[in-house]
Amino acid sequence: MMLLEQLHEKRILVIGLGVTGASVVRYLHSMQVSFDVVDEHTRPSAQLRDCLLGVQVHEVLDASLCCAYDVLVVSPGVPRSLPALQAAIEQGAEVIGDIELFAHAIGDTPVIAVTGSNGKSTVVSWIAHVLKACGKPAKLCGNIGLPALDSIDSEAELYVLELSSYQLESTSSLQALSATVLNVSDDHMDRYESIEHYAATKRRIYNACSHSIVNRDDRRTWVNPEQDSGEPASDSQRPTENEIAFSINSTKMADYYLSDAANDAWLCHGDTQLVQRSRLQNPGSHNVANALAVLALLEPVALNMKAQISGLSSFPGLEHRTEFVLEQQGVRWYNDSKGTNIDACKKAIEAMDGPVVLIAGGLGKGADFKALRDVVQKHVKALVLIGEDAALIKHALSGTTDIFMEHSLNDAVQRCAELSSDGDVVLLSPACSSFDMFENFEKRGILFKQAVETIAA
Ligand code: UMA
Ligand code: ADP
Repeated sequence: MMLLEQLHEKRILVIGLGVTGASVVRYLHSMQVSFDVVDEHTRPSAQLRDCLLGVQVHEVLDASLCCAYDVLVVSPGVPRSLPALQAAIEQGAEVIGDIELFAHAIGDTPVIAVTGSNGKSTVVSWIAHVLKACGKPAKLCGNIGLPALDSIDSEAELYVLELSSYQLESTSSLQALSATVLNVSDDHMDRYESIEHYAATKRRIYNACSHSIVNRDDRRTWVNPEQDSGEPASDSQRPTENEIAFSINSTKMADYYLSDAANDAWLCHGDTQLVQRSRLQNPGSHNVANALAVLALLEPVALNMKAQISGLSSFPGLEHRTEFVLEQQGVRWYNDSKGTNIDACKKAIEAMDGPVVLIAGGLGKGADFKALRDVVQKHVKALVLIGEDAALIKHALSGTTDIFMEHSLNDAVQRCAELSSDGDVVLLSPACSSFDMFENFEKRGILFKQAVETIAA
């Protein structure tokens, strides 16, 4: 029996009424499936009124509530480990998420699925851009902020789905045409027991997919990371049959790779040179990795290669990801407000071609900032810290460069203007989330750009 038919016979509780919960409510209502909802903080929006007629709306998420249902449809931000959920699971309740419903709802329409610690939104947007250039109707959705269930479209020939580890926890039936874990680095360690647990959750994306796209340079992205012994990965390890590997380090053992020539490197597939690195508009080797992943993920779609390459090289990048703001008196300013963890910050610093004056800080999510010591020592001429964990970061990085503490983003920008000179780069890449001082990373990035423009004027 299909999941949807089964749901008609079950008692269902939708947990969370954020954007995901709202999409689940709309979907279940449209399918005439009965359900109740609970959210501890958010009241249902007026737009949901019609879908919630006759529905019980609870405000306390506890075991007695959850145990009264057969199926719990959880939002990504609701961890399975909550005692209320655990109690219900012990009594036989099933926990699913919006992506599980989506996987059943879309039937045979192919899905390109992307997860990873960093680069997800860039890669799915890049793919959507290439598909558009190739004239292929596709829908971009998922963790990027467009709930998958709201994006179901009978005209779509393909879905490009960004998935977080949170969503993958509650997904079992997705059968992607191509799927990738782009990379794995420390993030969300407040939700997982260890980085291995976090990586294994991400690798659920490969379950039942037709093509696994693995990052040759990052063992935790491999379908079976434990299959070969010894670190680091040696060139004798070939991907298995339905794996397609990409790499920016190995020219031999990956299907998609960057050729050696330092000044004139090409993105290659087998013996074919596809596109020159210099034609990509996004800075940094991490964006070369992203571009290789885009090519690998699209291989099973079999697009016209010329149109694909033209799409690949015309992608302008996303706002708030190593985004160029302006140049003033020889100083180039970059907004990387989405750099909310250590690896993203590291990659952004390495992508800059000049001494860096870095603005960082915010909520550190328990990360160990010592991991930034080497890159800061090498490339950062001054560090300006803001936000709740500024003192913690200062402590972790003391002795690596000159460190300044500021109370506001405006003051930090002002300070950077004083500290920088011709040839320098000023980079906002906080390595932290924004919620201590801003509504979200978008707001932080926009305020940064406004402050930079004010100073430049
Ligand atoms: N809630 C409870 N009790 C809890 C926890 C949450 O009642 O214990 C309620 C909250 O009051 C709130 C709702 O649940 O009303 C929030 O649900 P949510 O946190 O799952 O947020 P959504 O609005 O549904 O957004 C989610 C993703 N959020 C998270 O994963 C935290 C969005 O990703 C995603 O864009 C959206 O679904 C659509 O798919 C955001 C994110 O930060 C951007 N993702 C993380 C990341 O990218 O690193 C994983
Ligand atoms: P995500 O959706 O996974 O958060 P984004 O594309 O929004 O990824 O980028 C988030 C941050 O990570 C940005 O600071 C960006 O510059 C950086 N980034 C993008 N791609 C990569 C990559 N492949 N490896 C490391 N950092 C990356």
